[in-house]
Amino acid sequence: MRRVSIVFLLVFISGPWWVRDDGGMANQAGLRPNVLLIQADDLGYGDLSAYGQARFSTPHLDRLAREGTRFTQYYAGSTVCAPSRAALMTGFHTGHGWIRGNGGPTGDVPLRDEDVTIAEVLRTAGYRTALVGKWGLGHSGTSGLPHRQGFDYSFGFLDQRHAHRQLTDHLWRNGERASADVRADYVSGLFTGEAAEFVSQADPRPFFLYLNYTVPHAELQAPAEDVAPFKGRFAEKPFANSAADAKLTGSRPDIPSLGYRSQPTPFAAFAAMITRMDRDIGSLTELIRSRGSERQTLVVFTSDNGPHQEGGADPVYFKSSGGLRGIKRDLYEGGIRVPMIAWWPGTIPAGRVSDHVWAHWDVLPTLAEIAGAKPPAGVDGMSMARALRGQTQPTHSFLYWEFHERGFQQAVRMGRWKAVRLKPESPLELYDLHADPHEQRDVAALHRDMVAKIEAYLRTARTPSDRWPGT
Ligand SMILES: [Ca+2]
Repeated sequence: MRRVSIVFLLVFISGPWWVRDDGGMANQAGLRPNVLLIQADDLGYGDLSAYGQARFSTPHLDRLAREGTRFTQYYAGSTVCAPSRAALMTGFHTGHGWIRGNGGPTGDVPLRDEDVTIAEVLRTAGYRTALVGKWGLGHSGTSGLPHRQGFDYSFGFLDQRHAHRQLTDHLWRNGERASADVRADYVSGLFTGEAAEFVSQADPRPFFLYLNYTVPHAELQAPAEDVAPFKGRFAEKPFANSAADAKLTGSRPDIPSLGYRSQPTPFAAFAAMITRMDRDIGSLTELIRSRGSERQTLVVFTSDNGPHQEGGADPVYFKSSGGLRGIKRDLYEGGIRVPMIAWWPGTIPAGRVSDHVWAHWDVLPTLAEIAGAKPPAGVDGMSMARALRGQTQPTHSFLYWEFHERGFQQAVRMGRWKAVRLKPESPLELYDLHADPHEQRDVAALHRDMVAKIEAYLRTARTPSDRWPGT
């Protein structure tokens, strides 16, 4: 009898035996860590002071970078939202994924039942799972709803156009409409509160929390007290919202108006939004410390694509691409390279800056290994758990992106080389990112061998897609 109780107790504390192969990533106590995966929306490579932002500072994320590892060669899944988020959730790049673009006028394309998300993988491994904030991979009535994709709990925006707003009269809780106060409920504040509540729940299982702020996209709005310190600090002209933005209506009758309006001083609002998010993330990591679980919690911070210029945002003024070429919707580095900070005291080395090359589609296999779970077969991503630990880590021979809003465009990263094709029939542009990190000199003519190698790879890089053809 006594023996049975002990066995039961061990299973209760540690999870079932079949998820105990932790790939060496469990912490010293042998427990699988909690995972807090935070993603900002259109936050550029240069939008945190840890990555060079000079017009305002982000001390809390900078601290996470100092106490953890800051990656300088990390890429989003795409140069726009939905395909990037799909790559993050499912482990497939845009040459193989189901969602390879924003949905356009017909609305978001939802994930299918057969798409396997990080939440499904970790839930199977015994995690409790939640999505807070922007989703954008499936609305009500579709197979893409968060609770049909592995999330025990969800709260936030389902539609990515609705998620342009920082204030709204409703959000969605577990797929059901939830009223909000459009005058008072700043959504970042709601999301931080929900996140804190989820982290604090008494539950012996480790958690996976996917926290998606809508900062700093697209409506540039923040509470007056957050904007006040930045009023008059920036050289900005009074801003007039575009009538199209204000009137923007959704494809779905259940979202009457998706229109948004930025404040008359969008630069101040932009800085306020990011610094407010930074402070909120500081409060969440403080909560994790106060619960004594910082050595059992992996916190990851990243963004879904490069900086935007919607709602009065000015990526030139803020140097939001961090000096890289291009912004959102470009396949040059500024459109796809994003911050990546990983913090897990005692396991991830502190104060490390890593130029390891990896991307959104690697996150699923990485978290699966850390959780002792098996990723679905055939994903494009590979586990970068050793890179997180500061160990030698192989990486991909090729990273691949395709983009369909400007005709068919492709990009490849191969070692130090970056190739971009702007039209299906155009020759490849080739840049040497070591010698020319700003992609200023096309050296394709000087390196025909590299071009040939990338051309050969490109012939294998994608599977056909009816919705997103390669022509
Ligand atoms: Ca985005």
